[in-house]
Amino acid sequence: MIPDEALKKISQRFKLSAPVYVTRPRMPELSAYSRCLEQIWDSRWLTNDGQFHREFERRLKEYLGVEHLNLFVNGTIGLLVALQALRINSGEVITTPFTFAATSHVLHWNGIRPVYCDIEDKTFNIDASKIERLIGSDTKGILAVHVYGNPCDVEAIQAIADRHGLNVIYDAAHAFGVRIGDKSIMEYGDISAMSFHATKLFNSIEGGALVSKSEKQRTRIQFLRNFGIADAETVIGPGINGKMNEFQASFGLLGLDLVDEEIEDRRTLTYLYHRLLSDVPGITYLEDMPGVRHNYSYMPILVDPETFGISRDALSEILRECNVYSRKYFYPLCSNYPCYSALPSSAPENLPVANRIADHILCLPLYGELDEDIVENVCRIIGVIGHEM
Ligand code: T4K
Repeated sequence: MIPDEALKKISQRFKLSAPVYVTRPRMPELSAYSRCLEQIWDSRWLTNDGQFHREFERRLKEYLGVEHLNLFVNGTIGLLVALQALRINSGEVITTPFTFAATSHVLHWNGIRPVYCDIEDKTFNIDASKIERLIGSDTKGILAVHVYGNPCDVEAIQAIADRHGLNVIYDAAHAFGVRIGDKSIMEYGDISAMSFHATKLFNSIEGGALVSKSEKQRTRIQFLRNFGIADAETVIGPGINGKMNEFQASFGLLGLDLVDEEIEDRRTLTYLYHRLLSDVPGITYLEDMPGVRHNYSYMPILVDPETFGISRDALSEILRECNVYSRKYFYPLCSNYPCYSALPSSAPENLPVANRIADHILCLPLYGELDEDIVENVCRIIGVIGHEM
């Protein structure tokens, strides 16, 4: 707890005139979206594989350089279907606790027990060197997350999966546009799942997509996404409704033209943050990885209370007083949610790195249209606290 007097002093000195959120969506021109809306109105075709849907799917494949892609109404339904597509609907899946709730919940909704594996302290991704010891007779697959868009150790994970005959699904909700060398990150594993939620680097209001390995798999996903319907009189299996509508698809199409600029703007701001925070004792951040085209989707820092002087929670409170709304992505860990905390793998002693990172992590505001002045102000607040507390 920060004394009220100290909080008041800091907010008097540094309070920003308007709230600054952790992210803001890049918006296309309203006039361009209005033209799409007019076309949708005229056609009266609102959903179910409409013209914008078909065009968005085509353009996304082109942009990402992938062959087999299905759009979804959101990332969570995409992940649910990915597991069904690979027929993983019982037993256990090894996964990370350091992620958004959806990653664990899709396992539960498919009747699968999550088995939590600890994470690496360099990338915050699942620690591949700790996966194999968690594999048992009930293990059906590995569900890993490219946290903040930083690639998992994809080669090591694939080698483990191959040795044990397991499928790999990547929750690539944060990883839009990321490449390892020349290859899209979506090409790794059996299926990669994206999210195009409004808070993501690239958005279609709500939305998502699956990238799979073969035309056969893509067709199966297409049936599963549409109630298992093959034609007006044939239902070939228990599917769900995961279809993206025309309003989302046209919004996404317009956004696709802006995404490279968004990544570039975020890159500039990320490097500014790095430069301004580099000499603040007790604050660390993730560096770029060699050979990776990053997307700069988040600006996470770790706050070491011993060196910085105050805790992550206290820093987040002070920033809020100054009108800066940072977020603790991802605290609490999924393994500490009441619905999963009783699982044997959830014991904190099995997940020391994940628990430590979750207690120290804070994501600072980052989006393409964020003013450099604001980044400078946020860093000034953090710097002053670091030097004065
Ligand atoms: N896997 C991973 C690893 C994920 O991170 C996510 C989603 C998923 C799977 C599931 O994908 P989806 O089914 O969502 O497609 C947000 C998002 O709701 C969630 O999509 C996202 N992860 C997660 C990391 O963040 P909240 O609860 O933090 O969102 P919220 O509403 O507090 O928004 C954060 C800030 O963004 C606001 O303070 C202001 C700004 N904002 C938000 C919205 C919704 C806007 O400026 N405009 C907006 O429309 O969860």
